[in-house]
Amino acid sequence: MQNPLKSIRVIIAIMLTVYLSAVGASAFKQGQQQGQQPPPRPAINQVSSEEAAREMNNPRSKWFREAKFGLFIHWGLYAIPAGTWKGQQIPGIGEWIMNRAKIPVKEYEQLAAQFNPVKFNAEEWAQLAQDAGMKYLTITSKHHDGFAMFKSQVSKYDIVDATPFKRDPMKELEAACAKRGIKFCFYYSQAQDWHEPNGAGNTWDFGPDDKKDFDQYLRDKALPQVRELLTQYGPLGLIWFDTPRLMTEQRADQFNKMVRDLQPNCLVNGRLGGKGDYRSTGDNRIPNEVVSGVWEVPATINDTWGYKSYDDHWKPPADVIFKLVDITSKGGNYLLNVGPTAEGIIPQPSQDILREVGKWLKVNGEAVYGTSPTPFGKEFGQLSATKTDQRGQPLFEQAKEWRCTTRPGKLYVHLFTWPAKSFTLDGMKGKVAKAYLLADPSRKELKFSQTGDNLTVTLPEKAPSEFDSVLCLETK
Ligand code: H79
Repeated sequence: MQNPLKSIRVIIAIMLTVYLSAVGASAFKQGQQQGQQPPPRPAINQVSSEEAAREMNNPRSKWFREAKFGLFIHWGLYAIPAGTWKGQQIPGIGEWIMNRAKIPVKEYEQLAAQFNPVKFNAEEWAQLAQDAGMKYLTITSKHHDGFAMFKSQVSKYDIVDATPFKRDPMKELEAACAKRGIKFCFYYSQAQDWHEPNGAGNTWDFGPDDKKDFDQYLRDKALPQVRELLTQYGPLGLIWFDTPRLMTEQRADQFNKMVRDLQPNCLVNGRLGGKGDYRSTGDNRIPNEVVSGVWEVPATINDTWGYKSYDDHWKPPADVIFKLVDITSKGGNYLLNVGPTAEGIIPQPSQDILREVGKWLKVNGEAVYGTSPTPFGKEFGQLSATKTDQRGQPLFEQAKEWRCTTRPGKLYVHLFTWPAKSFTLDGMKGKVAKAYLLADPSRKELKFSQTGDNLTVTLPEKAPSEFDSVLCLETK
């Protein structure tokens, strides 16, 4: 007999897979809708070259295209239960606890009276982002639970009016980010709002979504709150919308127009429900190949977004550095999340991981920020001839030995596995003038030989980085 908790977990895993393939693809779907053939690999879709060019040529997104690495912060009332409700550990992502445990609004609301994050220090949070080498910070101003983490006049269900804390942490963070040149950005859940009778998602208190007056919710809460964000704060780097349930092009346009009117340079992500300035992949979904245009992978540092006291499944720094470089070499940004506690503390393991990544970036950032994708591609791995994934598609077998990023006149070869004696690249188009390791302060030139499109560089015995040693090739 299977343990019931285990079967629940299996069901959730299945639902999650189904959900991720839906939402995961949703942002990436737009370019595909104009009668193109779907690509052979199901995970993440490419867009047309016109669409990619539109994204790339957008002057507003220049900073974003160069930034590569951002901090995502999920912080809200859900940090209080932290994954446990009435003594039961609730499976799934922490910020979904109200939904997963079907907590009535009247009960969940009471968390506000307990929310008093006295250890919150905006300077420390912004400093962590800076230490990590992150160029932007995106924080939940309101998640699906409907609670505003900013000062709102539209709804009194907000941190200033409903908690003993009474401060507006968003104002403090905005200032701390500005001091450090970090772009300050808001997440706002525009469609799901489990606190409102007409918001999407809360079926346990308010019944099915198709019986709701969703436009009333948009008109009376979501749009006016987004207006507050755009007038009380800024200039914002971007607004990050999520899960566009019930959103139509027309509904999305109301948000787009408001953003353009009030903050013309503020970017809109790909999950509003209409056209955005860039695309978001599915949560934690990294494409298998180069994807053109402007895009971002939102990702967790453990297995939750909002804080869960018992989620210790941290990604080690080596994995985070690999993912950052992998995504960059494919043309995207990495938006990596932390979930602070109800006291206002970013969990120490998250801090340690991010600072380790930052140390690596201090030495090797030249090979990340402002770079373009790899001209190669075979370093990503290949489709298996025999194995299949859960959907019966050929399994993509990822290779992890090396990645490549570029800028005019330079190729950066990121070596995750240190080769014995030498590294060989085939398919090398330009002539190499100089080869050296970024981690070598003297930039001592390495011996190399080039015949046809085959390049071999002689390497020292020991890798200069335990994570990723970057070989810089200057081309003629
Ligand atoms: O904000 C983070 C998530 O809360 C949000 N997107 C990121 C950035 C998000 N909204 N929905 N989802 C992610 C997908 C949710 C999937 C699950 Fe479930 C929630 C799996 C288990 C709980 C919904 C309910 C799908 C299956 C059961």
